[in-house]
Amino acid sequence: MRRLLPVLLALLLTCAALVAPARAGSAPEVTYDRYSLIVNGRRIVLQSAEFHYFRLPSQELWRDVMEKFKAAGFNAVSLYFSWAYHSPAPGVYDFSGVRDVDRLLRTARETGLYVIARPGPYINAESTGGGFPAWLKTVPGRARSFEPGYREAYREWLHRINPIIARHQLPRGGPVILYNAENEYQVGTDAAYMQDIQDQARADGITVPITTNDCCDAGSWSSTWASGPGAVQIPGVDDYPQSFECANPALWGPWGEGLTERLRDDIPVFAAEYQAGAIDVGNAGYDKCRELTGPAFMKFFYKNNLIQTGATMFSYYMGYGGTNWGWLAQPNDVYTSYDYGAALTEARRPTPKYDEFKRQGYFLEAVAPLARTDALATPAVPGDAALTTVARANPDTGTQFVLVRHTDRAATGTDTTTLDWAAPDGRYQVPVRVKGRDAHVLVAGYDLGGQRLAVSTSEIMTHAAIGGRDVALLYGTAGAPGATVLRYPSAPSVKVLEGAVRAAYSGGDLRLDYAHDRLARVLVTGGGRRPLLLLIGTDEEAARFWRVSTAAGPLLVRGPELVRSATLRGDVVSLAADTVAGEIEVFAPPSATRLDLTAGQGASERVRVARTPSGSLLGVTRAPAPARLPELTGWRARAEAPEAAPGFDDSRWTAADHTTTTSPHPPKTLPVLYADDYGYHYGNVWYRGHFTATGAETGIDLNAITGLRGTYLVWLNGRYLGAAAGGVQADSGDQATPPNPDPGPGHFAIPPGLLRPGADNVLAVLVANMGHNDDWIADDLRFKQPRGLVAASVSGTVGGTPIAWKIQGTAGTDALRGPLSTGGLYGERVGWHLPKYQDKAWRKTAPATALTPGVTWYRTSFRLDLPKGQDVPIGLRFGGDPSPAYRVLIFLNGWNVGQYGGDIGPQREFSLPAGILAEHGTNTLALAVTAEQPATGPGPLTLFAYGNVRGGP
Ligand code: IPT
Repeated sequence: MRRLLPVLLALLLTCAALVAPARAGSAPEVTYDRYSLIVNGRRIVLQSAEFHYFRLPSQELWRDVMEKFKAAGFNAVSLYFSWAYHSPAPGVYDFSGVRDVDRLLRTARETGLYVIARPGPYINAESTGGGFPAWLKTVPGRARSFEPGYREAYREWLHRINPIIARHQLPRGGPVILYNAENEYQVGTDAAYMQDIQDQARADGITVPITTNDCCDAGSWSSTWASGPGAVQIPGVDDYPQSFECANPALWGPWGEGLTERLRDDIPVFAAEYQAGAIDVGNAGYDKCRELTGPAFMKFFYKNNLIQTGATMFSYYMGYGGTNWGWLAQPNDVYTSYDYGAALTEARRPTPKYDEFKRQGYFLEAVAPLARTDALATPAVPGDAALTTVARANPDTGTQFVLVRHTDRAATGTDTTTLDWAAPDGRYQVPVRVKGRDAHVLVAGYDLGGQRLAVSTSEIMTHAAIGGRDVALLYGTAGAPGATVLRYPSAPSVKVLEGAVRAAYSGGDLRLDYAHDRLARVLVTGGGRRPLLLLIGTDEEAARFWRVSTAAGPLLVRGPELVRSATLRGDVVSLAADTVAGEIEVFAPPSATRLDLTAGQGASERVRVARTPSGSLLGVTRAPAPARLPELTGWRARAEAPEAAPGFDDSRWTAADHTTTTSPHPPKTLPVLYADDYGYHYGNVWYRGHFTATGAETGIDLNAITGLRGTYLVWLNGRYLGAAAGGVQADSGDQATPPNPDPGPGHFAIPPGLLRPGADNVLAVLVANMGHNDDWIADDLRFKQPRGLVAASVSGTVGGTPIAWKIQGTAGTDALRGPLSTGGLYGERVGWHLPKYQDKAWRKTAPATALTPGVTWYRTSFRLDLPKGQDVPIGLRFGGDPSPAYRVLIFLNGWNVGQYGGDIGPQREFSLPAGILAEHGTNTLALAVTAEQPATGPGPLTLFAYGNVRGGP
């Protein structure tokens, strides 16, 4: 995946040009007023996409995601930083390897994206503990408050992460332009805490404006604390109008109209988190979430927000979701995949949502007057009450922006009418059509490069001055009528190169009428202006275009799957692009006559091109070479769980003998068995309890809390007694409801003859913990809910000895893979998941064999040699139906990449990201299957490709 030096250099040069240095004399800085952010003296519409580096454990692929954001017209990336990801224990922090956030921020800079840095300390994000490390559960002092205990802990984190962020700020030549304090701090109302986060940031060298993301309108932090202690410079609002009910993708704004409120008069309107996907709370599958938040939703809600509220700061959650690998998931809302139905899939593939982001993002990027607008009584009156217009105008240029949509926001019909538009350049009657829940932002009175756009009922995607002429790309719904009026001092000459466009000139107006159909091309020359090539496409045709900057000015490219960067040197245009078989067309200065494509690995290939009547270069790209994937064979298996046997040596395990805890949840029985209290925070935990029996005992009563989807398995004297579901989140979510005192009960009858009276009897319990609750309402009860056993007693007798407990979790933090990758299964403790482990002595058998209760491991290895210079994201697919009888931890080359099973979620395909996956070499796959009942194991397992393009990061 590594590029050769020249390409990298070229990329760096391009990027340097994109994140422009300050104008001579002025220090680079970030300021703002009521209209917009002003970066290095230039107004910007902030178009940001959320990305969680901790959900993509592959530094090489961070670049891919960010390049794809940039290519879609995003100018910023919003990054949560997860405290849990970096800190396995108090005072211990790791920023190496996949945790190298310096590299992450450098990559953002090199890609040409600004950064909104969001280090919490609390981040939510459906991540374990909401980003809090589990060790924080044992720290006194309410989390998300200024109470001592918590205060020292969060300051420790901030003093580690802030200096890293600080050295990547814009004023120091880096990409960071905003710093977000806390996350939806609507319920804490602890001003001293909010103030302290900011004070710590300033003390650590943060100089950019501080923001915060408010959650829920009334009672939100920033409306309560607009000034005084705790107030931030730029508060924004989170909006998720589509809810998270992906099973019903036809829903339309069940959580409101999604209009981001103006919070103060001295700051821009900031959509701090705007819905761009959804968590899959109902297990409908992420494709449904992508539908729920698809292009129709994006057009209607995003454009409404832009024009109705005048927001100029947008951060879309998520741009790319990624994977809850290891024990990263907060267990109650998500499973392994955090695809989120985002514009880029978990496997980094662009979707139709990506196309819509590109259409909108390019518009925001190209049309500068949008960054400073005031509301305007609509100048464009529709001839049909079914349609409504809303307008804004730039006070300096007079440019008007008119939103056209259905009056009834739920309407699904198609309506066509005439707009009577009092535009800055005159009064125009122009046709417009709105199909269902579509919405259009139309522009009038705009200096489009060297042209004057009087009005258009096509939307502007982008325009660029290329080789002494303007190239403009407009678009509209296929079949919809459109009109574009341009002003010329004298009659220009008009040549329709392609498509059916009628042109008429009178009184200084060149009027073009057409229906949007494929791609029309009109060349306008003379008329007292520089030449214009007007391209008018459908939504789909417009999405095939890429705009890319070079040191010699912008280029437009039509056709490829993606264009990451470009150079123009001499007569050669060189594109770093992702391609499949198809046309490629480059709009470049006339001096360019040749085209090179550079793919991953730096391989460069000349594409034969011919000059078109549009003045562009047209060629053909080749299909990628097919990727041959091996079958997964050669499996070996071995059963484990020696801990269940009475004679197992647990002398080196930790004695679980505490009689007190800092937990706000009082123990039901003693000793305290909470795993976190003994330093075991993630994944499976074993308990062994010794007691001397009288022989009259009849049953074991246990209670374990695991988080949703968790379970626990129980053995007595080596005999399996059964399993029970682990308890879930403390309560329903409102503060009034007290925590459930008995969340995960399990009663296990003791079979006759199993006890050994007067002797040592051994209970063995394997608890599959699923991760930690978040702390959304800042009450400590959810976040600090224990994990592992919370109660244990033997019933049916009095006078037996108390149970003496031992506990064992993970054998230590994996230095390479971090604190969240490995838990405490026997095989994990002895390294059965690691590639170097020798499994030659294991029995040869495929996973789809009979399982007995307990833990069985399967291992195999496979060789990959994916085609060089191509991007082929690989996944692992489980055939058959997932059974609730078992759960499977999947380890790729020692990394826990996910969990599969009937109780876990609907997921059957698991992403194996390059970086962890050796694309040219040997890979080891290990499965740890925990069965609660006899069952046939999972399978068959296959490798598959999510996609295949030439190019790649
Ligand atoms: C918003 C959180 O800020 C974010 O971290 C994430 O959890 C997101 O929700 C859902 O994916 S909270 C919003 C739903 C009120």
